[in-house]
Amino acid sequence: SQNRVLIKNGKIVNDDAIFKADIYVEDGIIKDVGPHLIVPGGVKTIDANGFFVLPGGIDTHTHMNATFMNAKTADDFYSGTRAALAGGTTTIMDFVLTEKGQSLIESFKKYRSQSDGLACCDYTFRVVIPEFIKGKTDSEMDTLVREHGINSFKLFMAYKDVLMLRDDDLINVLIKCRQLGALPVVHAENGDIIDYNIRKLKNMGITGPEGHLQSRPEEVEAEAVTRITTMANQVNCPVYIVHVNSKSAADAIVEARKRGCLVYGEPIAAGIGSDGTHYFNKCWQHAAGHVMSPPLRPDRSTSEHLINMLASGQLQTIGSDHCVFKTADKARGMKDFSMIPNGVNGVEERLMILWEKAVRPGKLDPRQFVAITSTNAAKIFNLYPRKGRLAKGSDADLVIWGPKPHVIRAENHNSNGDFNIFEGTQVSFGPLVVISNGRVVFDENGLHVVQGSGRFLPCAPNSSFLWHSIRDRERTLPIRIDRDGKDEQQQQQPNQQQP
Ligand code: DUC
Ligand code: ZN
Ligand code: ZN
Ligand code: ZN
Repeated sequence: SQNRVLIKNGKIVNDDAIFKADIYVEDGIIKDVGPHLIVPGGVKTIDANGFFVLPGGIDTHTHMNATFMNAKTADDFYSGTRAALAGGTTTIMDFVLTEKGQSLIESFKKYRSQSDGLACCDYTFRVVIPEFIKGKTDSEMDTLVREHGINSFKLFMAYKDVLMLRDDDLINVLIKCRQLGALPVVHAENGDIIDYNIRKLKNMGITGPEGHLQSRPEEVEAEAVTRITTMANQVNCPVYIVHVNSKSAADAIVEARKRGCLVYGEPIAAGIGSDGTHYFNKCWQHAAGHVMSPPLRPDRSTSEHLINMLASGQLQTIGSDHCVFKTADKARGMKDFSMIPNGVNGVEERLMILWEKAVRPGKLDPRQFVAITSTNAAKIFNLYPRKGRLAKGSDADLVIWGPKPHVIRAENHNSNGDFNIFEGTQVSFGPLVVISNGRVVFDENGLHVVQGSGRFLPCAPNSSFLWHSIRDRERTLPIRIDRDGKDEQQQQQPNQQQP
């Protein structure tokens, strides 16, 4: 019957082990994992002999059905999750974009109404905090965590006058996040400097997409990483940096960790599989197609640096920041690079790009690949082991992964976008079969998605294990020196002491 599947003889890959076994799925749940499983008659059987079986990918960063920089994304929750499934991703972590003056709760409900009934795979939301109004923002954050399954908030240090929070607001939000056990996820770029650079470049007559790159140098990204990790460390709040897109920003994360900050870092598929030399392309559409923030870097060693840091555990996850605008919408920035809607594709290509650039050359083993594309995200955002693991009781989201040599082309992708930043990239491996919530949604005959079958996943706050030590630290008593008059007279200045 439809709701039972046996996957036979695959090489099961979890973040901690690879072993040969069968997986039996019933009603959307993994019922058993083991050798030579005995199952009821009539069960649909898939032979995975010779192939890997991976936990479905978790894309930590997508923007479906979003309006951003006055443009609407090409993908909604239907086309976007369809593309995700075609690439082996079975959970997306999306964002509720809000504007100043709007209710966070109403914005969240609006997004839910545009995802429920459309999404073909499971999803979560992080709510953007565009301002901090004491008594309002904090109480709405409270309600979202306690009643609406939100355990993470998005903060912008860029997009001045629109989304950017100043330091005192960032500190207030970090303090509230820590109280709630919610993880702040941060877009780290210095918005004031970017604003200054844009005006300077425009005065110099630079209008093309190359100006986008020049307005946002690496150190502008790294400075914001250092600033937010410093603030988070001071208020004992963990912090997650989204789209780490430069060597300098990645190095700033390592430095923050040395200072005791609990920080996670997320590079994206675009930063691994593309680069910023495209901003100098003679073709405007081509250059603008790569415009995202932080920008991709022309330094071609960036990709390898990010991969090395994923391999060594210094960076933990990979997202796509899939935020696709049609060429016609990008064109609103034809005369002014700062008006080009920021965003690139990647929800479909993320796994194949990381495999090609990191596993194939031997920089990651398949277990690390699973950790980075799925398990770590499930752990960090508190969905583990429901997601991110192939084990009895986990959701039946899985991918049969094997040789699938092809060239990535916009004409073959599943996104509604008309451009692909990985155009022409040869990949060797990919998903052969994808199972989402126990249903085969992709196989040799193509996609068989069911609109609306994807569920919103409520995420519980990280109240206990993850936050425990960092909360304890705050209990350390401050040092107070009592100085009464009598002691003072006898006290000597240390540097005036006699031998
Ligand atoms: N950067 C992008 O490129 N797109 C969406 C939002 C963001 O921060
Ligand atoms: Zn961002
Ligand atoms: Zn072109
Ligand atoms: Zn984003």
